[in-house]
Amino acid sequence: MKFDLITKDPKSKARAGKITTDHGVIETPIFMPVGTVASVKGVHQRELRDDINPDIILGNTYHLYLRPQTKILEAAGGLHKFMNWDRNILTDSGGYQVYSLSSNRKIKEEGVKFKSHIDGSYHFFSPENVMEIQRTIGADIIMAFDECTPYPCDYRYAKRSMHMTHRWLDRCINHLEKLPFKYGYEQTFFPIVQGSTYKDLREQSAEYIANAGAQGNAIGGLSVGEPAEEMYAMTEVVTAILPEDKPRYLMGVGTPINILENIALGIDMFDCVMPTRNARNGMLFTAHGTMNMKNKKWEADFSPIDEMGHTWVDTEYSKAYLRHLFAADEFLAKQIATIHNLGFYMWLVREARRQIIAGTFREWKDKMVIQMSQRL
Ligand code: PRF
Repeated sequence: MKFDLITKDPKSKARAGKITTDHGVIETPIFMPVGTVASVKGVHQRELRDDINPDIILGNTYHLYLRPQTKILEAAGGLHKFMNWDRNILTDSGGYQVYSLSSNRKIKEEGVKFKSHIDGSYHFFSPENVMEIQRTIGADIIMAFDECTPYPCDYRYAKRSMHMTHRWLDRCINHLEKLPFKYGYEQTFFPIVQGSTYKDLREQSAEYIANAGAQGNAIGGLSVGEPAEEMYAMTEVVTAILPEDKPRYLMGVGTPINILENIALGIDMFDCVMPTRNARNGMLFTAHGTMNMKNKKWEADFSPIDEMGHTWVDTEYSKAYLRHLFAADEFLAKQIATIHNLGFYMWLVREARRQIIAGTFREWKDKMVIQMSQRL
């Protein structure tokens, strides 16, 4: 993997860059649509490629390991082939899903024993086997196995957990060295900063992660319920320490406003279920605020979904029609809303990049943050 820093915004810490991997170029800042179980929910690969057009999508080790299972992905020749997606993929390590989805998990130094949310069977994740699983899934970017602390989290727990995440990082790196690439293309490993909402822990963790000398770095443990101001404060502490010449990925973030504010603090990569999950619940994001499409107020509004929208669904269908599809619980409602929201998120990060390169990011971001706070 190669990262070229193209422009730095003079009035913020925003950057425009370019990541090159064996599956192509990723222009940063980037938003990665979430394809948890080898599918971006409700979206055909053809629509994803032609209408939404992301350079990279995300998959989840936790889910893929449980279903279809690693052996099936291996037999398919890796996740790209299995799901017919020939652009970049990043897999999260399970270091978050294991805590948020499985019941009955037991965290020890050795790893985490957990109960499947699908059939109740017991499984064990360690830094070592998670590296093996991610080698077999075959994503272009693979993540360290970490513990994502909840919010709030007491200082003693956060500190102990952070040190364990650091020891787990060393185990990930040692083990990866013994595991050759499986499918003839390179995989790049990103370690993850933890430390909850404590400035001193975040500093320690950022230094530890920076010293690992990886090709890119991630920030975890944020957007877990803390106020946005605390998230931004932690991002700022960490981006000041992480190397400038490597991409920085803020995991699981977030709202359109969170994304712009974190781009301003020096983040290059984002992922979040929000555009897809909220779409399925009838919530649309636009440049002028959010819309709840289940609302009766749209019942006879025959104007396009989003006149300024960036995908074909925005002008193809009316608000009243989409509202009707939600009221009737039609599959198509979720599909239309998902394409709209992903199209909007992709436009947002592409426009942010354009504004950074033009030197106008700061003013644009401040205006967008106000505009997008409206509820339409
Ligand atoms: N760790 C991992 N994945 C994540 C997170 C984390 O802390 C988060 C936190 N927002 C989202 N996804 N491995």
